[in-house]
Amino acid sequence: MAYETIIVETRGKVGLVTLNRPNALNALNSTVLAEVLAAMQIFEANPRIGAMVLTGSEKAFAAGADIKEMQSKSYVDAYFEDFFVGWEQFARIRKPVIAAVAGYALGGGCELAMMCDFIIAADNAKFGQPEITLGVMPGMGGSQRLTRFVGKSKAMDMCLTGRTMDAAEAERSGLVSRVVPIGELLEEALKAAAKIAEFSLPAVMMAKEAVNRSYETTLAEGLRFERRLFHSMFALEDQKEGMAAFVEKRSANFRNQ
Ligand code: CO8
Repeated sequence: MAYETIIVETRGKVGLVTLNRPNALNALNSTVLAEVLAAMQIFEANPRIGAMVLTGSEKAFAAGADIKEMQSKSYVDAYFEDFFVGWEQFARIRKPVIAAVAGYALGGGCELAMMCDFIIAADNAKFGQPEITLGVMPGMGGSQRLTRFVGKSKAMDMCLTGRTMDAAEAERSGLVSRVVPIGELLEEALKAAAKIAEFSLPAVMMAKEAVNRSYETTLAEGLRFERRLFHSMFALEDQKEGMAAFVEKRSANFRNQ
């Protein structure tokens, strides 16, 4: 499939999507949305792919939703189109997706990184929700997801002043899982994705589902949900294989069954 705004590759069992609008610092327009979704859905349906990485350039993961595309929309346009609702489908991808973020992750770019399962940041990464400077507010989950990641105080600070957070502060605050030198970013993200892709895919997907559920339910319900999924894993051949491999002191050969 030919893409205009992204580059799509596979590296072993890992699907790699690179945002590629260098002249607009990877600003997210409707084409980017359609193409990222299409590429991710193809990886989702491909049984040989176990995890995905989403990245941008060294200068920008994505500098936000495309301001030039949004600028002249009326309320009615935005409402009837349900503008950018499609990114919610991205957030519902069931296989793991790692965001490898270098440079700017602003506005919709920060929100897109937060829709991934975890963020590995380069030391030059800058996260922010600068929508307030444009006379609007976050619209792709920033006010909700950022608050869950970093707490009310920092989320308010970022959403109300529009200030950015550097990689060190993002790691300290729990927004990103690791920070690496920029030259090692892609390699580190691909290595993490390849590691995940070695494991039993149903177990990985259920673990992702369980962690995500913790954001949407009470502790008691979440624990029950986790326990049901855990019990169901005893129906997997991969559980038998994984535990037998441990006991027999050999490496496991998971078959995703
Ligand atoms: N949209 C469109 N074009 C952009 C964007 C953007 N978000 N960001 C950068 N560009 C373009 C610039 O216009 C410029 O294009 P040109 O060369 O044609 O003038 C090119 O990219 C390079 O940018 P700069 O010259 O500005 O590069 P600098 O290195 O000087 O500055 C910055 C980099 C600081 C990142 C700067 O570009 C900037 O401030 N960008 C805008 C950041 C921003 O405000 N992002 C939030 C956008 S709003 C948003 O994301 C809302 C999401 C929710 C929508 C949900 C709908 C339901």
